[in-house]
Amino acid sequence: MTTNQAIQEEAATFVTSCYEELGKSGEETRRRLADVREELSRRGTYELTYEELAHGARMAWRNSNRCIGRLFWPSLNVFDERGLEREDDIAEAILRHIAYGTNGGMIRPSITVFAAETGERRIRIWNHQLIRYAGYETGNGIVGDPASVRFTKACMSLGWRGAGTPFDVLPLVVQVNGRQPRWYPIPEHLVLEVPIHHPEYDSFAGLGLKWYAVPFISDMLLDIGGIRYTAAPFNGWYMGTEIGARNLADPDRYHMLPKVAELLKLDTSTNVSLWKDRALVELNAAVLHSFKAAGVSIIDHHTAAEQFRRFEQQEERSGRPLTGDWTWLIPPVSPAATHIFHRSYDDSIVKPNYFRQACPYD
Ligand code: HEM
Ligand code: NRG
Repeated sequence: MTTNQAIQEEAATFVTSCYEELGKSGEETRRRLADVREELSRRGTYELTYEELAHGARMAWRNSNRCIGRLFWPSLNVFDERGLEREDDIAEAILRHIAYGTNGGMIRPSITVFAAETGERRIRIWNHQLIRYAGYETGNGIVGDPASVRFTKACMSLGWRGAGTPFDVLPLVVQVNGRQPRWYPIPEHLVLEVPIHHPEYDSFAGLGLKWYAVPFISDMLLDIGGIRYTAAPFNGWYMGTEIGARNLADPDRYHMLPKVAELLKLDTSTNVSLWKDRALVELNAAVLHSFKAAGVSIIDHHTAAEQFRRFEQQEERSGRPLTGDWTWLIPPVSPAATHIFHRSYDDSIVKPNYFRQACPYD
């Protein structure tokens, strides 16, 4: 548990920098600092104003060292759902977020913030992402996404049953105050998906691949000014490599490179044919082409790196030290073709920020 003294300091640091960035007067900042100090000594916690919450969530994105998409931090849409206490109401707000963020494919970066953790209260969304495919262990190996096997088991022990296809969308699982978690199917019309096909190789569509349009990370903790939001799902759009070079390609995910290589008639008997590299390039081209054709926002890694360079320059001009995690910022294909590869980043943690938190099941 964070001590009151520690929260006092974090709150003061946050309010000071937040108000300065928002162009508030010294007088207003002093008044707010005094109010926060008073509320903290009286209640042991304090409530952020909507303005502080919204700017804090944007600062947290700006400070996310592993994120290459940070240029757009000022445009994050922030939904304040701190008033909700019941599982059903929280699930409904999550569905509203999915619809708003998806926007028929014109994806809007958004976050929904639920009530902060207190001594008595704690909201957790068990899903890693709001929309993700189930993974089942069967006699013939894993069907679906191997990364979801443990969560899929948790859903099934709560009573959920999937159809057993490689692309079953998992239910939302919401837990409040350590009670029995409740699960909610996501209505099909809210789940936008993109069938993967290739601009030149027609047989590509025969692989039957698809991916969901929007990544909504739902298991991270948002810390603003010492207040801990344990349920604060956010979304942007995909960088193509996340799907084409990892989700569909990793040997411990959908493991499609051998199948893609076969379709491309590549020589898989020797590493020297570079069949994995060639398969990766075509799979990634197919992902980008398919999202574009479906009218769903996506970015290729070259353009994302260029945008990240603009972010670096912007932070420099604003006088803020840039932080980043090189090992995550470099894209998983052709990293040395981006400027990110050729420089280094300071991986210091600055708050507000998004943090990993303990898995609530198993
Ligand atoms: C990580 C891109 C929006 C916060 C990442 C990663 C990529 C990425 C490629 C690395 C993921 C991985 O390797 O698994 C983008 C793009 C966005 C976007 C293209 C489009 C707008 C956002 C938003 C937020 C955010 C809206 C929060 C408000 C983060 C965080 C991580 C991350 C916290 C690290 C996740 C972890 O530690 O697992 N992003 N992002 N990003 N992004 Fe972004
Ligand atoms: N690699 C994961 C998603 C991680 C976050 N990526 C984003 N975030 N683009 C995957 O599902 O492939 N975002 O908020 O847009």
